[in-house]
Amino acid sequence: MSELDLAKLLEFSISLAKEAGELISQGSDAILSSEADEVDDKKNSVDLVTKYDKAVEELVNQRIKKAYPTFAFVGEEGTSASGSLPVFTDEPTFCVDPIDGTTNFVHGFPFSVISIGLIYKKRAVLGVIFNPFLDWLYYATEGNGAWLVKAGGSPTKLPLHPPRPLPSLSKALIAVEWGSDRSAKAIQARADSFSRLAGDGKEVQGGKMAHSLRSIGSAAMNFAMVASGQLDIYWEIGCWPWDVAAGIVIVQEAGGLFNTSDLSLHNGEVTGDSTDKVLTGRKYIAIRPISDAKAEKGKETQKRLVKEFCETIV
Ligand code: 2AM
Ligand code: CA
Ligand code: CA
Ligand code: CA
Repeated sequence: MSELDLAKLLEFSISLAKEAGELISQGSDAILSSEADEVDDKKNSVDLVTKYDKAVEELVNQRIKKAYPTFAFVGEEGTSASGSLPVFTDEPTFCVDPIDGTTNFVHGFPFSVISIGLIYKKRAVLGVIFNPFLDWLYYATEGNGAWLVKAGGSPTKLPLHPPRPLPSLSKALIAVEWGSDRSAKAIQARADSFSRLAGDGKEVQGGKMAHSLRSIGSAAMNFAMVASGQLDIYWEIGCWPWDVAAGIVIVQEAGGLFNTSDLSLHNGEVTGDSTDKVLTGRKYIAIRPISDAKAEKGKETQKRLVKEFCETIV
């Protein structure tokens, strides 16, 4: 157990996410009603940033500085310019993506969220993900389960449905994304993996293929929907710590498995922990809660699925 007052930190983070959500909604209205192009192509024409990404991060950073002046802060807009991974110390560190799903944001596709994670002693211990367009709030703290509050309703424990068995990939609804590297090589590699999951005439688990693939364009929202049980698996390569910090806690507290899918980082072992290796692994897989996931048998099933998945995509 950490010495942090997680209940108080959660209350603070939720109210911060709501305040940031207001700004995101206003920004969306402004962007969609403006005839001017307010979108900046960071690295290429698909890696977008707007003044709202920066304004929301600034707001969140200021609020945190005031309430928790000794805590460290890692945010996408302040960090990604350096191009290198942030280094986490043992100190409490807020790890924030001010707008996850910026492409959705500029198109008015309602899956953009703010993601607020708290890292302590290199473990993710608190996660808040808020979608201001749908008014869906996801949150979790270590040891207290994961929760969803929809549009001012009362908190519902995740997963939303009793956890069904997930015996193999063939029963799965799988979330994947296209990433921001649109070089022919990178896109071909993703497309090859996707087609293996979708079937590709090859066999996934005895002649079947995954039920289908989905791309909703927000890493954090994908993790939240895996925790809910609405998606079975989310697989991503190239994510940064601010994409995953909140999702780690929400998925794990719901009874799902969150891991780096780069098994070489763990000597081939699927550990399911939330150490800094998971935070900075760049390749991720999340698996929804499955029946008796808290028991050894359920954990074994989840680990087997990760292995099966990794073998299928390559
Ligand atoms: P962003 O909107 O904060 O940039 C879109 O596919 C999702 O992937 C978004 O959550 C997006 O975050 C995130 N993302 C951005 N760049 C990425 C990359 N290089 N690899 C993987 N995911 C990325
Ligand atoms: Ca971005
Ligand atoms: Ca992001
Ligand atoms: Ca972002």
